[in-house]
Amino acid sequence: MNAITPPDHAATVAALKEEVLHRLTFTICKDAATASPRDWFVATALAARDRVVESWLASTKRNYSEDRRRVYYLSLEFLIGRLLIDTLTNLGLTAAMRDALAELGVDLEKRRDVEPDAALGNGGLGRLAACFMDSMATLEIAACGYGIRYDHGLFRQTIKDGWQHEYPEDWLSFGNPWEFPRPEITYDIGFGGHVETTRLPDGAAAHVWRPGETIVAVAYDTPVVGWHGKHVNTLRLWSARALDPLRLDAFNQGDHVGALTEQVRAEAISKILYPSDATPAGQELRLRQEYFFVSASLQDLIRRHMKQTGDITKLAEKTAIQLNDTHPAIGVAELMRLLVDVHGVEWKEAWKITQATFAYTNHTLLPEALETWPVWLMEKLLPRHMQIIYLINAMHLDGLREKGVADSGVLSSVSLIDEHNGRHVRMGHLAFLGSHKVNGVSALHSELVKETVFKDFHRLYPDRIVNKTNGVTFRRWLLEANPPLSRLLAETIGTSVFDDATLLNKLEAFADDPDFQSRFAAAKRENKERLAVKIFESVGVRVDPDALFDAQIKRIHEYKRQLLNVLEAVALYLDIKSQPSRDFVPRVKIFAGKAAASYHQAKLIIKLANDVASIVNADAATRDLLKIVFLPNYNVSLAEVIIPAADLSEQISTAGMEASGTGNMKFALNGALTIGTLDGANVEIQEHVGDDNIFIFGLTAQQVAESRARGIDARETIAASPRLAEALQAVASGMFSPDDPHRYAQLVDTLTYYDHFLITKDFDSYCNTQRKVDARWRDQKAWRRSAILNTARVAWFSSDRTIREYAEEIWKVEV
Ligand code: 26V
Repeated sequence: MNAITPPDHAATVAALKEEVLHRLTFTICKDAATASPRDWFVATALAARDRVVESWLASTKRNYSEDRRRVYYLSLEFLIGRLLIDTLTNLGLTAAMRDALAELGVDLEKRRDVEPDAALGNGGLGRLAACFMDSMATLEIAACGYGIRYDHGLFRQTIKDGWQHEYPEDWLSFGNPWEFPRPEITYDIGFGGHVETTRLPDGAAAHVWRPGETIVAVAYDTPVVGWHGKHVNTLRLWSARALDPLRLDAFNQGDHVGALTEQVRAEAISKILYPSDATPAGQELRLRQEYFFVSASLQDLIRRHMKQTGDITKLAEKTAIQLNDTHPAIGVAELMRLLVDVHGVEWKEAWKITQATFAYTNHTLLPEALETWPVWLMEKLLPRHMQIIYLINAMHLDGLREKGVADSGVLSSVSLIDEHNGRHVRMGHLAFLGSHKVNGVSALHSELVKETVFKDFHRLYPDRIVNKTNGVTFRRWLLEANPPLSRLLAETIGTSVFDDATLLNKLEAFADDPDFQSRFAAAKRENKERLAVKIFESVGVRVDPDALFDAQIKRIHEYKRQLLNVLEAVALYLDIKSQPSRDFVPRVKIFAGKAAASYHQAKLIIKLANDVASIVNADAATRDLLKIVFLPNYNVSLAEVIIPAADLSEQISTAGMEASGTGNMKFALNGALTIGTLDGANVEIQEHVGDDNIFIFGLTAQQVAESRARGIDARETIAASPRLAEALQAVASGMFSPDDPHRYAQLVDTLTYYDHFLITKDFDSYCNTQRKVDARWRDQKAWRRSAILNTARVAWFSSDRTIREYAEEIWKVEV
């Protein structure tokens, strides 16, 4: 039974049974006797989708008839995960569907695993976009997400001998029951060619771009169902097709492969997601992807706007466009081109409309992740856009000079063109200038945005940068992912908590209630048992559900410091071996995450975690006090199993480097305590849960900056910490890599001389804090109290709150 079951249950079950069978028969052409698990999944998904359609059509109609202001969320990534349980939950049909399938001899739980994860994103940025889509539908905002329908999402990760291997992901190979192809909705997307300038009768110049190449964008729509199915929005993803797929002349002359080259070149654009979340690909294909989806989306939303109002000058009045990072920033130039060249709007007015329409979210300060494009490439691929960018820049710099800004350093730092090593267009600058609001994703991050990447801009435009702390959807991350806890919440404080997360605070009253504490612990225990099974199936390690489950699951990145966690595990292991009579808290350290294929250091860290796991797990001397597992192929579905089962959430990035984090919020919501630095949204989580219910350690962002300024040579720090020295020595000596004793020599060397991420500086503080975690764990009453208070106090981190803030302060739409 689900936490929420509607009153007319029996009738709903009977109807759903019919609907699933109908789909099985008439869409899939199978009967119950011959249907495979996948057939049942598809029939179930289609039956669920059928239940969405009427509300979807009604929402679309309402958006038109009420002439509502629209929000467009432009994102190169949407990390959606599975949709079956999500759709059923939002419709309030999970329990009824489970019973309907049971009557057909089918287990919903087993069928849900057949669904591939839609992994059209790398990590936090893409998952945030998915949570936002959910909240925009729930808040009944007339919103549409635009992105790319990649044939292949994020690579599948396997671990062989401890090393990461990447394999192509193939989520569409058996079709996608959630999407509706819209072959009639297509747009031409140009590339290359030249710009023709003519004179209008009044003497003004008119520009016509004559692209050398044209590719077609085809729409695929997926419904995004809000809570209770009341409002349904659209996620519109574009797929690339050749204008003229087959060159018959070439084919007829016998060149069968050459006849298809155009098709291959065109379709490459939506073939694959760039599998990196930091290092700019810097490649032409990436820029083609960005322009492709931005141009199709802007053409589409302008067509809709013109159909509704017939007046292009009213665009900003009726439309808000959010740029998810700089990836869609070329949209600023594209909208200017569409307004000026195609719709004949005068430049100054077009610029006003553009700025009033766009807003931009920054998701990272990492210098290597800030996008720039070589001017020569932009000129080659998008010649008219390059002209427009030059013009925007000239007006921007002239305007500043007129205002009295004379400092050449300031002017060059705010120029759209970086003149340093080779000329580059700065996409962050373009996004900033073309937007009326720019936001960071946590309080700390937004302040750092003002002080670092956009320092000069902030001085010139002090009202433009605002903060919008991230949030996560509680529907997916509590109600769907954690049925035992959801049931307990429903019984204790009522189901209205799923309508209004702020009601979670009612749990405060139960934090010390022994009966509630044990029921809360029983829910956690159920989730831990489920994870223990998963761990055994996945990596063959048996773990004890009574141990403290400690999880660090996220992209593998040096700044996220999985290495700090592994080194602490090494130190703990050495302690367990050398002090057999000490009273250790049994722990299971759980790691999961993918490294970018070309990120050697991150891949070596994965190998180290696995090497340490092999030695530790096999050593009888640990007496099972420490187990380490690295679960392969981290994705949304795996997160949904790990997070509800975790006792401890590792959020240990070097302060100042994690823009926000959203995993941190999901863990706290599910009653895990956080061990973390004062970084990203951890700072605000601490404010909400209270100092006693979170374990904060390490340098602050400011101390990190000061420490780096003093130097990152770590020899003195290591010398001052015997535990650290011993752990590093163990790793360097090959204790965990007997087959290749020098495997980690260089890694330890780098840490010793260039500890850019200040792992050594934070090591002692981290270890000591872990022992405080142990002490709290030994006092189970105190631990449970803190866990309950985490769940009770994190309502503010619901993406419904975040979206409400965007709606009110940036998009100016009513909620
Ligand atoms: C950058 C690039 C550079 C070009 C190659 C492909 C690519 C893909 C993604 C990115 C941006 C990565 C930024 C990112 O994911 N930031 C994360 O955003 C989360 C949501 O705001 C936030 O919680 C995380 O702290 C932040 O790291």
